[in-house]
Amino acid sequence: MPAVVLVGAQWGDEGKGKATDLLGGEVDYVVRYQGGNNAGHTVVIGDQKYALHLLPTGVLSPEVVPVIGNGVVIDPGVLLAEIDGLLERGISCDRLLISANAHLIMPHHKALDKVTERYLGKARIGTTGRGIGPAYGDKIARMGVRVQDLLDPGILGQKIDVALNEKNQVLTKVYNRRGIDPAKVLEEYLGYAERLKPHIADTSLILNQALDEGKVVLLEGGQGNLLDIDHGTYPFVTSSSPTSGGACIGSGIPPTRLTRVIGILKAYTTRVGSGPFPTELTDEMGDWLRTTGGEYGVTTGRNRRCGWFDAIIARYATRVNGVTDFFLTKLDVLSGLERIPVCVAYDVDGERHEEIPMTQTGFHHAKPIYEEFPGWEEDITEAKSFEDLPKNAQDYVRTLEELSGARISAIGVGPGRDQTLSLR
Ligand code: 2SA
Ligand code: GDP
Ligand code: MG
Repeated sequence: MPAVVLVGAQWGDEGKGKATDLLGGEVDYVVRYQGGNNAGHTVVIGDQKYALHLLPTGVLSPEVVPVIGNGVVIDPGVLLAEIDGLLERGISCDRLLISANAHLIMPHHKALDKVTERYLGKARIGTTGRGIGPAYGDKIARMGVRVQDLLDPGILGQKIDVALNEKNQVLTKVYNRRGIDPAKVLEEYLGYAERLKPHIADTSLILNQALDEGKVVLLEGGQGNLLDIDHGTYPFVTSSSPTSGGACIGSGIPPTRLTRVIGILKAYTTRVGSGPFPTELTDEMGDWLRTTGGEYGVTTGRNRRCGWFDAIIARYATRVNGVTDFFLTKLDVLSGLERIPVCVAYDVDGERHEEIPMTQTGFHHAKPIYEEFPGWEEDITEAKSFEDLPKNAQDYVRTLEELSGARISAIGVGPGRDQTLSLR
């Protein structure tokens, strides 16, 4: 299985961190290909819990080379703090490789992310405030600062000057905020350069050579399908491409080398931030899912919005990403429910839709049409095989598989490394 992509099939937080960690034993490289420290991936190993933001989950497996690909936006101060935090817990990041082409999040990106959200008021995206959108904006506008610029103080200084010439006007004149001193930024980033230098590499070359040698590369997506800048619920999306196509762009591995696309699918649905969410439960049932599932943002601590499983978006994820198989996570959270509703279609202004509506307005108007399935009482967190699950839980899984359009190859019954059932 040379190059495998792992993508979130919903709005993120499906349990990608745990799934990547599980595959860690079988892979040689784990690559982040988009996003930045907006992501929060949780891995539970024994009694230790790790929350990773920028570092690929592979950093937790000693045999794996973790790679930050060119498609990622890096806040160097946050990255170094994350590396130091892991070192204190006895985990070495010496093997980490960082693409020379990845872009840097600069202080003005963070300032602009926060201030523009405030100005949007009710129409705000609900970003993580980490500077992600403004950093990608500058990348596309060709005025970004890249990791390789850290290697040349002259170029770095020039790029910071050019960027702040414009951004300081915006910050002070449009938003009435204080300007940022370019000399201070240069000094700060040259400090980061010293520490990051040994990790900077031509990661596309290294990854392709590794594939030539028969090594296995796992491309770890952040966020999820419906947060994709093109395929998600725009403008309530992140500014990168979490979908499997983005894995090629963000790593420099060509599409012809991808052999498997694993979709991570939660047994219900959650979303953080604003935007449409047809199966959202705003009542006590939603609160119950949040409490039982521990649905709080790993980066910002925000409450996640919770709702029932939506088969339309699962099928959409299969289509857009070419999902070969799904990891179904958090099935254990649904134990104890008498009946479990699943959204099988939308009613959009009186019309039945079995696919995502073409327009954003249509998606905002979508009302879920549910079918109900019988639940189960039993605690399933100790189950070791599919056959150990109560009959109704087995039927629920088979129903989701049929509705989602791809095979379910693994099921999560708890956050621990060993709480996963493989389906052959
Ligand atoms: P941004 O900051 O520009 O990427 O925000 C744009 C939208 O993308 C959403 N987004 C996320 N959604 C789910 N999980 C994410 N990571 C953290 C987690 C979130 C947290 O693992 O829990 O802690 O709040 C993530 N990152 C970005 C975001 O909510 C906006 O809707
Ligand atoms: P990611 O962003 O997709 O990596 O997911 P997050 O780490 O943001 O959120 C997923 C949460 O669910 C984490 O707290 C995981 O420890 C937890 N988790 C993952 N799989 C399971 C599972 O099968 N059951 C339960 N109960 N929790 C799980
Ligand atoms: Mg997360």
